[in-house]
Amino acid sequence: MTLLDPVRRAAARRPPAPAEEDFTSRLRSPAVAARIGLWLGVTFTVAFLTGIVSHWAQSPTPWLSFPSRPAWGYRVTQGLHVVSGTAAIPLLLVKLWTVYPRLFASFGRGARQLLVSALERASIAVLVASAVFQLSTGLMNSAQWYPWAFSFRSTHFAVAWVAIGALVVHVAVKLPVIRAALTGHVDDEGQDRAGTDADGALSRRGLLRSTWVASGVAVLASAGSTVPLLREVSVLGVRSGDGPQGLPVNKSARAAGVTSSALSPSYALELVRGGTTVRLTREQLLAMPQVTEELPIACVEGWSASGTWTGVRVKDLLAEVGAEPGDVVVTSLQTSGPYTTTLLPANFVADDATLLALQLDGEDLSIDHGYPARVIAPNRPGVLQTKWVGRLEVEA
Ligand SMILES: Nc1nc2c(c(=O)[nH]1)N[C@H]1C(S)=C(S)[C@@H](COP(=O)(O)O)O[C@H]1N2
Ligand SMILES: [Mo]
Repeated sequence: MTLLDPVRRAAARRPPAPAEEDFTSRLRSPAVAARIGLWLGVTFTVAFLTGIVSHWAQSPTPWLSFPSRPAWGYRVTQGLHVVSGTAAIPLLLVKLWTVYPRLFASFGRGARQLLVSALERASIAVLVASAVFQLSTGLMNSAQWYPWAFSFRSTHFAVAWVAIGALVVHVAVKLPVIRAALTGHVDDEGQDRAGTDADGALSRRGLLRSTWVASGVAVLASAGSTVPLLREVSVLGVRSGDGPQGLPVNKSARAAGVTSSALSPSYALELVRGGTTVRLTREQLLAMPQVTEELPIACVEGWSASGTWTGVRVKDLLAEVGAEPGDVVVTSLQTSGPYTTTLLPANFVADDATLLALQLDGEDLSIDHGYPARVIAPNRPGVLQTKWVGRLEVEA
């Protein structure tokens, strides 16, 4: 008996790793993988481009300001972002199922062959890891679940570049196979691995059809959180349930810890420009010219809903301290959390539809929607539509 005997015995008991040849289903064919891959490519491209838009909308970029029009723009791009990511989840799972026997392929012989196999596998590992990371963190974010310590937005943005880069490399490397697979018939065996000759209950067409259906169901079950017509069928639509005044609530006043400051009789909005401060009570705000605009709240997490808001134009408020439209720092009564201060860029301030809203649907704002006053601006991510506004400061 040597020291290694127990290890050897354990190794002998473990079933051997499968070999590529052990996977014989005719469904695991490049003819299938390429067809699903095409749609994965479409969904990832849409998610990538709309993700860039969302990142731009949330990062102050003085040299290229995010436009305040069309008012519904961010609602559409962010809705597409979440819908395309959701649609991609079943596609990615089936795609991985069709190709994973390749993991068990032999590395080949000779140093050069070994190196090529290792590089190929490393690039696939990067692609799969980044794609799984993007879809799973995105899904968890749309469920408003953040069980991690890193910043979701910067990490999701950085890994997006890794995923799209790895995808471009993958498509370039596989282009001959992809082209042959897509121009050929779906039942064509020309591209198949040797030995994939087992017929199952499902045909290739059947597998593809089931995949499209799974992807469609995933979209229908969730897209009602942003597409009003789908609200009834979206059983998984995270916030399709209506909140106060017919609008979902992202963070309640209680959760934000503002209940007493928001209801305080001594509330007054502070308008600040350099050394000048003007304080306006809610009555004084209501006595100013009131404007009504229909504008959506479009949450980065994917839900959106339209509301009819009434309040004072932010540029009219700036006029009270003698300021022209400029960048405005908005500060909430909320004292902790990431969205307590936001920057309202000058082009949004200049837009006639950018309001400090006091009412929603003809009634005073509910406290959960930001009473006594909140920012509402066109084409703006929900996270920047600051609630419980206490102070507006314009760059002097
Ligand atoms: N002060 C403050 N404002 C805030 C938030 C917040 O947490 N604190 N959440 C934002 C987010 S993420 C969204 S989507 C909208 C939601 O507005 P609603 O709750 O009125 O629908 O408010 C935004 N304004
Ligand atoms: Mo949000």
